[in-house]
Amino acid sequence: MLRYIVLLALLLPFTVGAQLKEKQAPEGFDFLRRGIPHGKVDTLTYDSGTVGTKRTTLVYTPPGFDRTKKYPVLYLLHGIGGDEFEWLNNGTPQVILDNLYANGKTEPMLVVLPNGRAMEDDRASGDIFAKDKVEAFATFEKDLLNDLIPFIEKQYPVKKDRNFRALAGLSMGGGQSLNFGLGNPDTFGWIGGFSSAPNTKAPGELIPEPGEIREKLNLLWISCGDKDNLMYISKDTHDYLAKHRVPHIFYVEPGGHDFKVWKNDLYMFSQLLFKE
Ligand code: FER
Repeated sequence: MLRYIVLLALLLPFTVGAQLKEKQAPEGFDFLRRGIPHGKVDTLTYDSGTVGTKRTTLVYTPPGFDRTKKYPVLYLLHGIGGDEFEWLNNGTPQVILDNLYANGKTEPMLVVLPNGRAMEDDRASGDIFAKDKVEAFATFEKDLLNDLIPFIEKQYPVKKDRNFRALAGLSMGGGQSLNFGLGNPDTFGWIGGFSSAPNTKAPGELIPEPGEIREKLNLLWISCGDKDNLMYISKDTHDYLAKHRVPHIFYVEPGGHDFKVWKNDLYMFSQLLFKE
C-alpha cells in the first residue's frame, strides 16, 4: 500500500491538472470580440537552403506589437492534411490569443505558422500519405533550424534564446514538435505535442537521456482527445516520461482528432508559455 502512495506522490506533479487553473477553454474563447485590441497576421517568404525554394510562412504579431521591444516566439505546426494556412483557417489562433491577451492571461508572443512539409511541392494535394510527403515532415527539422528560425530572427524583434522559443503542433506537427524539440533542447525550452501522430519517435529514441531533458525543459506538454485513435502514441510517451521522472503535463480531454481539441489545446498551452 505504502508503495502505491509513494508512487502516486511521485507522479502527481507530472500528471494532468496539477498546473492547470482551468480544465477546458470557456465558451466564447474563440469568438471574435469587437472592442479589444487585435493582433495582425503577416505573410512572408523565405529562402530555404534545405528545400532550394522560396517558402511561405505566416506570422501573427500580438496586439500593440512594438518593434522597440523583444518578443518570445511560438512555432505552431500543422497536420498531414494541412499547410501554413491550416491553423489560421481552422483554428483561428489569432482570435484565441487576442482574447487571452484581453483577459491578461498570456504573455505577448509571436506565433509563426510555417509549412512543415519541406519539399518543392509543399501543398497538401494528391496522396497526402505518400512516402516522399511524409518524409518531408522529417526534412522540415533542417528547414526550421537552419532557414526559418534565422529568417524570423532577422525580420522581427525577438528574443533569441531557448527560454523564449516554443515549438508545438497538431498530429504530424505534434510528432515534429516532440521529435525536433526534444532532439534540440538547446533551441527549444517549451514543447507541445497535440494528438501526436505516428511520425513521433519511439519513447526511448525520443528521450534517450531523460536526465538532460529533466534539467533543461521549461515545459513539456502532451495532450490528446480521449476518443482519438492515435491516443496510444501520447500515452506511450507519457508512460515513458513518468517512468523516467521527466516532468511533463499529460492532458487528456474529451474529443477526437479534430480542431475542437486543438483549439482547446492552444488555449491551455499558450497560457503556460514564457512564464515562471
Ligand atoms: C498515420 C496516421 C495519421 C500517419 C500520420 C497521421 C504518417 C497523421 C494525421 C494528421 O496529421 O492529422 O498512420 O502516418
